Parts: sequence; structure tokens; C-alpha cells
Amino acid sequence: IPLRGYITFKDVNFGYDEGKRVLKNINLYAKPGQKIAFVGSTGAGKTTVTNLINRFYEINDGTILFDGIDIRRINKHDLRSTMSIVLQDVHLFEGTIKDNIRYGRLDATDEEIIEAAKLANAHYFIKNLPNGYDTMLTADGMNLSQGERQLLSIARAAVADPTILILDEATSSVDTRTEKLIVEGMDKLMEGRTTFVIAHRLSTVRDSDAIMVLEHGEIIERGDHEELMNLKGRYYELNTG
Ligand code: DUT
Ligand code: MG
Repeated sequence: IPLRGYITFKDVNFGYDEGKRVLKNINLYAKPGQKIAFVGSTGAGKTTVTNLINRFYEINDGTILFDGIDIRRINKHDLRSTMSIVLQDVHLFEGTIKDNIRYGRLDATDEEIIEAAKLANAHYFIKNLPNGYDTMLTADGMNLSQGERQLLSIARAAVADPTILILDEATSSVDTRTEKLIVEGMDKLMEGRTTFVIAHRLSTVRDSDAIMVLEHGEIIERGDHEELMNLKGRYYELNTG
């Protein structure tokens, strides 16, 4: 049965080590097509939330449901094959651009790869390379710019066609034109999927369905941009600097 992308956290507590709780009483609900953003200072627990969704770590207290099923009862491989992590630390390997986009979807055809690259706004830079989709990348993708690597990451996720998207936004900046391409590509990719965003650009957060402000592992504020601005609390502070 294909998973649809309803995610629920019920009273989730978590610590990497005994004794130190990193997440405290986390409750949230996300459905397909929704974008949920996590903001908060460094060490607040934002990445930890996404580490739990894909079961890189197991929770010790509370429940995480995926379409109503306890994620501990879903095979890890099946679970992860429904998810894509986009943008941060794109893992590129030595091989062609085509193979790097195809990644785990070994059955993806050339047409599907090009279609994904077009959706991701990556097609334009790829077709301008001397060898196009057959261009060889070095193991770390160092022959590409930071922005180009991010566009490839979006194309890879588009080919994977995941139910859940985790967008861990890179802190390093790209030029305005590339930034526009990335934002457009991401918007198309997110359509109909459940998206969790760890964002550094306030512009990425603004149009989220729900924003969770994390502090010391607790959700201290939640709401959309307007609601949180009106609250004049932590989110407002983050926005007004
Ligand atoms: N932590 C560990 N072990 C790990 C990862 C994190 O003990 O393997 C701690 C560090 C921190 C807390 O968990 O005190 C939350 O870390 P997380 O990486 O979730 O924080 P963040 O909100 O993602 O911070 P940043 O904005 O710096 O990415
Ligand atoms: Mg983090």
C-alpha cells in the first residue's frame, strides 16, 4: 500500500544520551501538501526532529505515526524510500550527472531524468555543459558550484518521487538568480508532498502552513507567519533581528 504522507508526533521525548533530553513533549501533525517549518537557535533540536522521522535514531518515549502506523512497525528501508532529503550536504559520487540524478532509482529512464532536471530548473545549466548529462562529476562534485549542486539535489528528489520531503536548507549563500531557480524548483517539487523545512532564509519559512519555533527541544510557539508575528514573541524577534 503506498504511504500517503500523514505524519503525527505524539508526546515525543528524545535524547541521544541517557539523561539529556534533546526533544521534549513534541506534538505535531502534518498532511500531504503541507509545509511545516522548524526555526530556532543552533542546538534547539531542528535536525533531530528529522532524524527521528527517517529513523536514523529511535525514540525512547512517545509515538511517531506515518499514515496512522507506528513508524517502528515500518521496515526502515521501506520508510526511507518514501523520503528525500534535499539541499544540504548533497552526496554526489564519481559518475555522470545522469547517474547522480538517477541515484537510487536505478530503473529511471533518460526521459524521466531529463523531466526531473527540468522541474528542478537544473536542465538549463546541464545542457550547457560540453558533455551535457554525460558530464563526469568528481566524488565530491567539486566541479560544480554550490548552487548547481543544490539544483541537482532537487532533480534527484524529483526522480525519487518521495512522499515526504525534508528540506535542510544550506546556510551558504548562492547568487540571486540561482536562488530564484532553487526556490522555484523546490516549490514545484513540494506540490502534493508533506514537506518539513529547516530553513535559514526567512523567505522560505514565510509561506509555510505551520511554523514551529524550537527552543531547548521544546516547541515554544506555533502558527503561520502572520499569527507568529502578531504574537510578538521569539519568532517576531528572529524576524526583526
Ligand atoms: N546532539 C547530540 N548528538 C548528535 C546530534 C545532536 O548530542 O548526534 C545534540 C546537540 C544539541 C541537540 O542535540 O544539543 C540538538 O541538536 P540538533 O542538531 O537537532 O540542533 P539544530 O537545531 O539542528 O541546530 P543547528 O541549527 O545548529 O543545525
Ligand atoms: Mg541542524
